[in-house]
Amino acid sequence: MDAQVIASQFTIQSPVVSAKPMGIGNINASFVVTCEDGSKYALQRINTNIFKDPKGMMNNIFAVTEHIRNKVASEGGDPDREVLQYLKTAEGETVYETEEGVYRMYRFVDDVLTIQQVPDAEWAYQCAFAFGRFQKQLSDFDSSVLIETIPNFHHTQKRYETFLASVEKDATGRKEEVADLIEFAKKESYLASAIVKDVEAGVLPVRVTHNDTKINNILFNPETKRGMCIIDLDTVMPATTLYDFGDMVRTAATVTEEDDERYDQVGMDLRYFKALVKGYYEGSDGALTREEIKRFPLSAKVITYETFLRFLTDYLDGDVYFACRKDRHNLIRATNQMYLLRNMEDHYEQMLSVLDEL
Ligand code: GN1
Ligand code: MG
Repeated sequence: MDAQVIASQFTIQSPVVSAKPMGIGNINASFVVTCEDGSKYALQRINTNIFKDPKGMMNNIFAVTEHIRNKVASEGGDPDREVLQYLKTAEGETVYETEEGVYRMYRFVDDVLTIQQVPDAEWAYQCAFAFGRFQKQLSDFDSSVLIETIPNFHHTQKRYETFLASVEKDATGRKEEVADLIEFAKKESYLASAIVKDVEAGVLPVRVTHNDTKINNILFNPETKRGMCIIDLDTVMPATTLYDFGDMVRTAATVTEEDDERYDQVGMDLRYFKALVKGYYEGSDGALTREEIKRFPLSAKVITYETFLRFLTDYLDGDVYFACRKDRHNLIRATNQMYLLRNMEDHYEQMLSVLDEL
């Protein structure tokens, strides 16, 4: 069944004229759907190898987007542009299932700006403010009604154990080639439990968090240059806000993309880090505790470490998880993240001192 026919199963007003592949994301396949009246939608085939309960995931997304939509409306914002709007099928389902896969569709938010890399500290501030605001909007949402769309997604300790098992198994015979990365992973393994243990001890609260706060998951208003809408809600689930902050530093305080092979240039810009701290603090507007804020720098290291482990594990396993668009893509990503983590270790004291300015 082609994408155009699948798109027509959802409750749209006007006939579909085209559905073209959209090349974003490492996980789901996406299409831009255009209708006769000019309206646009994003159709996505959910990767059910990764999201094993697509309907449960869509229930999460419907609940969370409705909550945000009410918030935006009550604050006088524009609910059509500040939160994603998913459609149901003619049968009232949140997904449409075919033999090839499970699909969902949302209204495409047009005339927006997205970025892959942060050009300056002001942009870093806006990214963080947007994710902080998202956290604030969800601060009164009961996280217990949500499922974990990927169990233990940011359980770094379990990620480390999985990594060790992959090293042991050496399914593709790549172990020797990455010996120095494996050694680094072991050396930094103190990070694996650093946040998880505080979540389990109840020191860090469990909230509704995004869990994939890459900067390309923010739609910006092209005029005001302010973050307007948060997208990619697949991993919205109960977790600590520190995973969101950490992943933001990993992708928005850095001067190169995560698969840049110019390893000597990989690193964090402290001015961006500072802007992220300020933006997240101000965007979340009192929603966060002192215990959370004081772990901002630690979370950056932990999430970078975890992402490094995940890329390296996938390389050892034979590239079965992340979409690879070039030769040794996972190895390149893992190496890049290793350099980034080293750089964070080198600047850790400075990262900590940024907090004194809050
Ligand atoms: C995946 O598909 P994308 O780019 O949104 C991954 C994230 C990683 C990221 C690394 C569900 O996100 O956790 O940080 O790749 N998402 C999932 O690029 O595993
Ligand atoms: Mg994602």
